[in-house]
Amino acid sequence: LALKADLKRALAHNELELYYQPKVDLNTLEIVGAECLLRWNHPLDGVLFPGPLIEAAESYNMMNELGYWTLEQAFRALAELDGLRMSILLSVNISPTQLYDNQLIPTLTMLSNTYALPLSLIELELTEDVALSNSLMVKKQLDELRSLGVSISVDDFGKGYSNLAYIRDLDLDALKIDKSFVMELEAHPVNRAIIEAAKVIGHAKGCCVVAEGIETVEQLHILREVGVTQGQGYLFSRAIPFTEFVELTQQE
Ligand code: G
Ligand code: G
Ligand code: MN
Ligand code: NA
Repeated sequence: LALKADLKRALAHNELELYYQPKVDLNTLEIVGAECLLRWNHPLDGVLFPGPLIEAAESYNMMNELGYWTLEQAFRALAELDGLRMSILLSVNISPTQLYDNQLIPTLTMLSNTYALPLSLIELELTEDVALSNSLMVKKQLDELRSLGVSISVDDFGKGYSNLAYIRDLDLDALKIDKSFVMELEAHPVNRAIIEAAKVIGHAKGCCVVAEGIETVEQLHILREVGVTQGQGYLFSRAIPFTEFVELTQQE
């Protein structure tokens, strides 16, 4: 666990950076969006994954502050992309704490006004556990976000508590199939069945179905066969700094 002092310094001294993992159309391989993933440029340890930082933010009651920093960065990126005449959906992970915060919607509205960009360029990714914890309040918050144009996706679908009743009852824009099903797709045939089921459920809800963790061409072929239309994974690209992401989209 990172220390509170580390977190404060990281926020105050610009040690945090958003990286962007391209999301591609699995049939055309065109980049259709990106998932924003937090990285910590630690002064001594180099580029770190965000786990410890997020844990620290949760336990020191700083998750909202970290979350707003992330959303603001996403809008800055959208503004730069807009300047290059690229309109690409950016997906931002949000934790339960953020979803329950009554400043989330005012903050998003403020950012949308400040940057003169529509909220339809933002997708919020929730883990399924979020949907489980307080259904009525969550539903109300999600409905309001969607009415403002924000897309809502369920991340890590199939993992954890996977309460299908909540998936049924929430209005969603995308289901992101957990990478554990994709990464062992060739070895375990049941994974294919689970992905097929996710696709059928997603389509019945009118959701886009996205596969995560695609690492091999064989996995890509199976996903195409099943009819999953979008995906992310090391086969296409890891999460990369913004300038690299822009170069990648312009190579197309
Ligand atoms: O690249 P990867 O190690 O980035 O991400 C690890 C985990 O951290 C993932 O589960 C991802 O959802 C989460 N994560 C990455 N960036 C953010 C962020 O900005 N906010 C929140 N809440 N979670 C994030
Ligand atoms: O929980 P969430 O889906 O937000 O986290 C995404 C995590 O998965 C990040 O840590 C990201 O770096 C990682 N990731 C993205 N693509 C791949 C992949 O193809 N293989 C593996 N092993 N991890 C991936
Ligand atoms: Mn995610
Ligand atoms: Na996931």
